[in-house]
Amino acid sequence: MSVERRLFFALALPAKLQKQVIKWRANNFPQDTGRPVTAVNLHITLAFLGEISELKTDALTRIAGRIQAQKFSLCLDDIGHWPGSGVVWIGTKRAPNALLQLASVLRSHAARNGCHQSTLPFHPHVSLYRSATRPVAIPPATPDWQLDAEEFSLYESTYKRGRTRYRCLQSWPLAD
Ligand code: 3AM
Repeated sequence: MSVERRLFFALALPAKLQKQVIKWRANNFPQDTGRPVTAVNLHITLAFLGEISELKTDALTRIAGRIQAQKFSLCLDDIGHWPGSGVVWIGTKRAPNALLQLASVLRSHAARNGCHQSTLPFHPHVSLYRSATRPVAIPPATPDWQLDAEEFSLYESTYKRGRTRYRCLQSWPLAD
């Protein structure tokens, strides 16, 4: 029997940026805002694949290895709250084309391989809190961090004993 795993493509946040974000979050949001995402789990999702078989994983891994995408830098200068999904996030006011293209290519390959893709437009973001269903006072500004994306990765998401863990399975470099 084929084992299915819950997978997604994403950009990681470097450890230094993870620490900065966590510190800023602690200083700018009340403790009861929602369920804080742990530092190592901070990421920007590019394409969610869902629970997929080993066969499909192999196909998408091969495709990811053939994608030719450029490095880019991203300014994390936007903050928001989606009450429907309960997510408080930081994002960017101007998403670089290279990021939009990378997400679009990954999403269309995912769709072609039978991974249902949301019809909502891609909105690059780092989720800071989940289950934030009550109104949230949004800080007036982010510290304007820069994220230099040099690779993208495939992650496995597992949920055990009340904890979500993301494990990086493979990464692919972005070109100069
Ligand atoms: O942390 P973000 O919001 O970037 O919300 C989930 C998370 O994204 C999203 O995949 C990322 C890793 O878990 N996700 C979970 N279920 C999803 C679904 N059914 C989903 N995205 C789209 N459709």
